[in-house]
Amino acid sequence: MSDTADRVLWGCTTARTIRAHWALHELGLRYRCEPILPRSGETQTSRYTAVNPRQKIPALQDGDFTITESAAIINYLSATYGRDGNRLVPTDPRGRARYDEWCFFIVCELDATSLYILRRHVGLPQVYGEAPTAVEAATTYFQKQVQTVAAALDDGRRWLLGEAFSGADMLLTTCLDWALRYELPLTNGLLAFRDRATARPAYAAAQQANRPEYWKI
Ligand SMILES: N[C@@H](CCC(=O)N[C@@H](CS)C(=O)NCC(=O)O)C(=O)O
Repeated sequence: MSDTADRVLWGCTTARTIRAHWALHELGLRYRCEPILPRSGETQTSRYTAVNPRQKIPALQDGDFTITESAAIINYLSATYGRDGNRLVPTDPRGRARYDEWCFFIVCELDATSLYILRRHVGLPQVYGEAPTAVEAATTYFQKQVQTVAAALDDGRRWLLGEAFSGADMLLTTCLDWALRYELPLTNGLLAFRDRATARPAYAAAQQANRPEYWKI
């Protein structure tokens, strides 16, 4: 598919939306963006609800196929358009299993049950309420869980799966970015990992594309 009108990514500005922009850039895919924002009412319109009934961003429309959930979008794009040399998901069963293990860990333990708790109760208390006990527990929990990632990287591997960059590295990087925004301490090993990931040209391109102004002529 080469016509950008056939590939549309919905959503900008968040740690979840940048994952989809980044995957599109890693794979060198052309697309256009509907730069809708969270908590702006734009996820609640009937137009967008028809795309994603969960009213969450990101969502990708690739021709007649629609897929939501940032990690699932990465996997779909890699399976559909990845080639030797730029695939974001391993294809051998054990490589894929190890990849899934990292992704589920990052999405569940670092994102949903740690950073997203901070997002809700530190970043958006007017929407989700104050919850100091939950915030303290989530902060401690994040530090404990991310320590296991730091320990894995201590063996000198370049990326989570070894030499091959993958979608798991993208998920981890966006969580580390998010953690820094909340001023959570990260080890030198985690910061060095983040430096490697954010030095990738596709990450820089995705940072630009994750801004709504980029899409507004
Ligand atoms: N697990 C989902 C989470 C998506 C999500 O919660 N997106 C937020 C923004 S980061 C959203 O769209 N919230 C709806 C709104 O605020 O209008 C993913 O990774 O894609």
